Amino acid sequence: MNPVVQKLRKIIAEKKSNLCVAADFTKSSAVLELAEKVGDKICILKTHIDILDDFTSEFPTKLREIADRKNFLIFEDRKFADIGNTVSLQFGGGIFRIAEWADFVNAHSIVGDGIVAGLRKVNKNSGLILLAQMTSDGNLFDENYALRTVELAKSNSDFVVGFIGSSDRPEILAKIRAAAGEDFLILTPGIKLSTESDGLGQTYNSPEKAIQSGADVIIVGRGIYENSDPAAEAEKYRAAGWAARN
Ligand code: S5P
Repeated sequence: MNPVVQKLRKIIAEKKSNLCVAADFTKSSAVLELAEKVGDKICILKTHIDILDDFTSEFPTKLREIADRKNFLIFEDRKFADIGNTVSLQFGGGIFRIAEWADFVNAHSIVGDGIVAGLRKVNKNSGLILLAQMTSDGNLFDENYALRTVELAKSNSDFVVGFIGSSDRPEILAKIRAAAGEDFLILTPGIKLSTESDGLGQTYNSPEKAIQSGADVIIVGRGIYENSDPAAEAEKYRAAGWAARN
């Protein structure tokens, strides 16, 4: 098993938290402030590094310092989707140098084995998460795609550590869990305590539904960071996600 999964499971147990916060801000300071506020409540902080309009190489160093102090891991939601050679350049280089600081990254499985090989070549210490489903309305993911993604993961289990799944199709999520077994992680976005839509096709479900359908980790963005008290709101999601186990 990839050591990063053992690290995550330890954090989840210690902090009684299966909550990942998506810090979808365009200013570095806003991400760092949110990390300070919710850091004690979360097991993972998820970044979209390429939406920052003031990125400098100091940002990942500062985020890592908070992550180490507050005991959470960092997941860069890059959703790689190209041939092996190109993704290896995207992962290792550019201005973001994701491979130097991300504990987890994700990729689309549609590309096949080559994407896994290209990313592994750069840094096999990060854990790779494959998108088996998505939460956007009308997406083209189906059961066959999800289960073939699980096969791809199983044949690369030194590096692939889990899946993105959606509790909007809980019957497929449950099949992903059954096919993958308990060693792989399933992370589920599209989570909100009030499940209204965002007008842009995001589908929302409750923490309970996600965990009961087989997810290990819930990913919450706007439900937490748009609240006037993100720390208190994160605690509500942490408690709901934790209580929903078994
Ligand atoms: O299928 C997906 C996969 C991902 S990683 N649907 C998603 O929403 N995400 C990400 O989860 C998305 O990019 C965003 O960062 C987060 C959900 O944010 P929210 O504000 O809707 O909770």
